[in-house]
Amino acid sequence: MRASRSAGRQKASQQSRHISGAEGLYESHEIQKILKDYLSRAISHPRGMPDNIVITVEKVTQKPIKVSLLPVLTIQCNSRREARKFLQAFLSDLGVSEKAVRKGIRIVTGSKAMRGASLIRSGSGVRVEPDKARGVRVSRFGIEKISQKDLSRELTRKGINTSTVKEAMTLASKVASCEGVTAELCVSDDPHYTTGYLASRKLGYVRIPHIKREGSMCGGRVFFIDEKAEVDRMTEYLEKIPVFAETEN
Ligand code: PML
Repeated sequence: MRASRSAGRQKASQQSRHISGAEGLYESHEIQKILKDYLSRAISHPRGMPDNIVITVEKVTQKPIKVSLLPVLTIQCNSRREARKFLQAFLSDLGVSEKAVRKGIRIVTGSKAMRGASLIRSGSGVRVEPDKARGVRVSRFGIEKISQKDLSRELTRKGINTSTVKEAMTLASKVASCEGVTAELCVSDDPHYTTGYLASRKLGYVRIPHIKREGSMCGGRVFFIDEKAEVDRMTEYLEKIPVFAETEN
């Protein structure tokens, strides 16, 4: 689902403001319910009322690849300053250069929320996604039924059992499983949702409270990728290959 609003007097095709988006991989009997859910999300998002909603349903014939669901952890963080320090330290440990980190943070905290994710080379900091306005849209990811129950139980214990957290964890698990991805940084584009995350195979899914100011319209996703990673292959995997995340046990 993609909801947007045309900016001023410009045509929607020329300039539009991203309102909300959602993706998933579902059984055919779940489609009606999901469509209702996506529509209701599109028209009740805190970023505003869209004037264009596109919901696409595609049959997936390829058997989904199984990947591990990342373990979740919430760090203690009380301010944006602390969040930034944490990001710099952890991304540096993962081998991401200062230049790339600065660029990534600039993108997710900039005034223009992107529809998809930006790809940044971890060393040089060069931004390489082919379409800078659209970015790479991670799609065709879901969570295996038993794992869904395990995850709900765990998140309930931690007081964070919401569809926002579950969907973000599932998406992050697909991204982390992509060859060439070092880490993902995400800031929600919901002005009232101030917890973001940093995710990687090595760190897991690390939630960072106070990553942005309450009320800020900024947000987005950045994937830090290897210097030599093949962008076309990664984009094909992230957008097209069906993946189911599952818990280890
Ligand atoms: C989004 O999809 O809008 C981003 C959600 C970030 C969730 C962070 C969390 O609470 O774990």
